[in-house]
Amino acid sequence: MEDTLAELQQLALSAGAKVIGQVICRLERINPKSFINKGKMEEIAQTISVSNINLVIFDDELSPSQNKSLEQALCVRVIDRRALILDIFAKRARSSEGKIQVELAQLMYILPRLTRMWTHLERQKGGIGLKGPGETQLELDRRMIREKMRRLKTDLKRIENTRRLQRDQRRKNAVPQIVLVGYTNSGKSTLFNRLTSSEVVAADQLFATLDPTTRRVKFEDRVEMVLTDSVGFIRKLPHELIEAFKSTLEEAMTADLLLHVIDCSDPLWESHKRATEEVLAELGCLEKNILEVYNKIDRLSEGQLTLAQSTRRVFVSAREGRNLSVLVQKILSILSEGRRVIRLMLPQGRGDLLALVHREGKILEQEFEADFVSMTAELPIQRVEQWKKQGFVVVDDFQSGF
Ligand SMILES: Nc1nc2c(ncn2[C@@H]2O[C@H](COP(=O)(O)OP(=O)(O)OP(=O)(O)O)[C@@H](O)[C@H]2O)c(=O)[nH]1
Ligand SMILES: [Mg+2]
Repeated sequence: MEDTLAELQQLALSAGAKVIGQVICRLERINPKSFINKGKMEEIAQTISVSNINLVIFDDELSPSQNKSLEQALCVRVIDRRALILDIFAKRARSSEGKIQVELAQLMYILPRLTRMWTHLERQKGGIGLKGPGETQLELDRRMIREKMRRLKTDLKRIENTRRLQRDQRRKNAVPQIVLVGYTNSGKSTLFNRLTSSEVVAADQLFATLDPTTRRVKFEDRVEMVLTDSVGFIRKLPHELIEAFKSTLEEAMTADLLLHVIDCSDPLWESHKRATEEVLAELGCLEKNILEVYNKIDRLSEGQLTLAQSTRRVFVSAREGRNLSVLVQKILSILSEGRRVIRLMLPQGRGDLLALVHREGKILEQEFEADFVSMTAELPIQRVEQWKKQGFVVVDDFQSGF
């Protein structure tokens, strides 16, 4: 509990708040009306008046009505972790896509709380938890908010389609896609910059990156890949955000390889890793190729990390550029695992086979002749034998793709 509170403090600092104090409540059971019980309420009210506090943040999710009773009892603004994270996202969003996604998430959050927000407007303007759609937005009634959400979704669809087209184009060019994922602040952007010689903002704050950045890289001067840096994950990531950021996160869903960046110098790295894996599971990505990149080893002393070596693990320091060549080697070997470049012929009129190759392999070259299609493609080995029985003619069998 202290750990998640420490993280909440980090989040609050990232949002620009000054943290005055922390209170831990041991609850036998959650009070359905006011979340905490009367004794605690009085204790917190006392702290508020002594220290001149104007915002209380709960680490757990509050229902709209609990939120309201807490505000009434404490006479200050009360928000929960989700609202805080939404607020940080609102402050960080730069691209039009990011802004739309955040606004959508905020509206989803606001909708069931609309009445509470109304009464609030009279008393308070601005401050944490109110940035984003802004006061004018809140003057709209529910119906108009729904209307607005619908429009935002349409806009998102359009941007999403463009993104998908670009992605399909890259697929056609048979360039492997690698996406960096991981807990916020684990060092994704630092690693991205190292690998691509870019200058994406990397900072010691939570959610420094919101918009995915994509760059082409050439590993070892020969193998081209497309690398994407993405938004970080966190415990209790609000559902609205996952929902709204689906199109961005889709980048991860269609990747050939995920680099799961883990800050192994953080004492809580194991629980952060699990939290990330939970989000990945929610996105349906756990079955994917994942390489675990244990970052920030420069902060560890010899023998501190007792993980065994494995083909799916690599230990690096993105900041100091340590072990990056090992990382690149692993990336190359994972991506060529189980795949081969094969020259083959398909009888004309076998659209079904052509579709299979498109779906499961990567076509590097193809030529349409009078009664057959000849092509060079990178294919999963275990499938080739099956396909041969169906009419595939293998002309030439090269070794691995790289
Ligand atoms: N000591 C050390 N610090 C690192 C290393 N890699 C990254 N950092 C620091 O960790 C902090 C976070 O790095 P980022 O690259 O912004 O992390 P991120 O995963 O992109 O974070 P978000 O975009 O906020 O999710 C920065 O202060 C980096 O300088 C490393 O290998 N060693
Ligand atoms: Mg980042």
